[in-house]
Amino acid sequence: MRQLDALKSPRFTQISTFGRLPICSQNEDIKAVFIGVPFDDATTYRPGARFGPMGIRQGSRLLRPYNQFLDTYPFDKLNACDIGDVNIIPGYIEDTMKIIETDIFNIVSKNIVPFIAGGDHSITLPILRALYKKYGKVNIIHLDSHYDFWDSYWGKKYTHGTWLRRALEEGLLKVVIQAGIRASTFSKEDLFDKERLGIKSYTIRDLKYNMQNVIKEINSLEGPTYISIDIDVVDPAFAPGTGTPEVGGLTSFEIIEMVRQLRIGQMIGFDIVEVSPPYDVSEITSMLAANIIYEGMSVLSLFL
Ligand SMILES: [Mn+2]
Repeated sequence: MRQLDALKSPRFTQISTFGRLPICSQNEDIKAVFIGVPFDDATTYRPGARFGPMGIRQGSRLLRPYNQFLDTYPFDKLNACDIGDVNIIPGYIEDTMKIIETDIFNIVSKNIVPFIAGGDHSITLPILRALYKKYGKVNIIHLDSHYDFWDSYWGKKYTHGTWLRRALEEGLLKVVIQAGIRASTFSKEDLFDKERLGIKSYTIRDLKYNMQNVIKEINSLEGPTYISIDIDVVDPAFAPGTGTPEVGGLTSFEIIEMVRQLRIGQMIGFDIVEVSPPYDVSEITSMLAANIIYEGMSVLSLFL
């Protein structure tokens, strides 16, 4: 009996939310929410990112209220809460995209900044559609080991490797800065595509040898800016729990430090995608993703 009572108590719900935040209620003056998108049907290699949101919640339980490096209490300042997961439809990419777009628009239309846990990277396209409806064209900071601007996979337009091209075709984006790129590509032509598409692209070498230059360029952006982080920008030694791992990436310290140094006046949303707990070891990928979100929330809280 005692155990059943515990299941109903608020304390139980709090330990299963991101950072032990409260579940969102409508009466609060909320500045930021955590939301999960447990969808991985657009994955091309290892699946499992559908378990990302719960993995990241699990990995977030050691987060504490005060961030000493940025001198802020992000959860308190943002009045942050966990709004739960989007009700996705397994196996139906385009139907699910409509649901994601609706849910994210409901959040951003109230001037709340969503911190979104994927899910595979295809979820970023409907998020950008929702942001466009609210803000018009937005800037995007895209940290990834892959370009993600391929035209199609197996002749199909909606996958986790094509969302960026779709977003550009749909006219959703202003400035696109991507960084951390290092995966082998299908042909040399791919390299010309980034210029043709107007993407400012930095490789992992640019980040490893000159991270400060990249950060400076990002921090000089003006206008509404979205941040999308594929956990595979991090080396698989630090983030093995992901769908398409690429060796030779950032350390966990480097990605945390990079996010920590961002100063984006109008951060309108933030996602971390491709965390696949079934491939994780000792929750290190989930814990890293949770800490990246924490740093992102901390940066946002500096502007309030
Ligand atoms: Mn990737």
